[in-house]
Amino acid sequence: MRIAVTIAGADALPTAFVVWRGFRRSMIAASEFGYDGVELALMRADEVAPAELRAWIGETGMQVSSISTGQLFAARKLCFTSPDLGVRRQTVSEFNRLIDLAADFGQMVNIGRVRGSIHPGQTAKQAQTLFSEALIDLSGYAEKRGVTLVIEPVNRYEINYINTLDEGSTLLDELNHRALGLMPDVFHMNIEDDQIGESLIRNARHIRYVHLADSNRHAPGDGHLDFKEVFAALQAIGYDGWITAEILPYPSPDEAARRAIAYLRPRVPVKKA
Ligand code: LER
Ligand code: MN
Repeated sequence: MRIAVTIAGADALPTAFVVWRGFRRSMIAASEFGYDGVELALMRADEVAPAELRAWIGETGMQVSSISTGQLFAARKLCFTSPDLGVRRQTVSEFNRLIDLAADFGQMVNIGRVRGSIHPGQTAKQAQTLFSEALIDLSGYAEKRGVTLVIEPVNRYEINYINTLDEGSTLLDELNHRALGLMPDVFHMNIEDDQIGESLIRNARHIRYVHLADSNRHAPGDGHLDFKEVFAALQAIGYDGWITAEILPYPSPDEAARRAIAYLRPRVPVKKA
């Protein structure tokens, strides 16, 4: 497993769940603190220029773990279940550009809040159909570009659709596409899933990427979530992908990042040479 931390551009909203803001300085900091990579929380695909990003990767040694998209929803109101065809088309078009970026950086794009809610006046079935149509549309292109789209179940206070890993897996079983996977976030699982360890094991077939935060969304170890259970489950399913600290920058960005890596690093199995 490799350990990443979430970062965003300098203009990210206060509601972006990232530790540091400003790409280059965040990558320098992540490298100094001992992370293996950074997850880019983007508002738009052209927010970062590929040539600059490549230069910062060379400068810092950081890898890009994935591109996350919550800000497309939070800052731009884009989503796949919008009753407005124009908004849905814009969301799909932005995702095509994000897939292009991820083809060179991270090979993974998340779909959390940006899938959208079941809107007033819509049935659950109508919203599900709109979301599935967008995924069918995007997954072929994602596969061609070597990118996986990972669906992140998100808690009910942020979105009213696909809250648990089981619900995510049901959709993924239906769509049955190689370029689609599941992205558990243990902060949301702590609110929604019946058991954290058992749910990770039960849904292992789809898991491609993991978000970690404690029960209060602070650094792992600073709340009451049972990370022994989390790591035992990840080990049981042979998970060898990224674990990313998606935490609030409390008490300060540096301190949050320091506490997260200090907690996580000793819990990650060291690979034999
Ligand atoms: C939102 O709570 C979250 O966890 C993000 O990663 C998904 O939008
Ligand atoms: Mn998350």
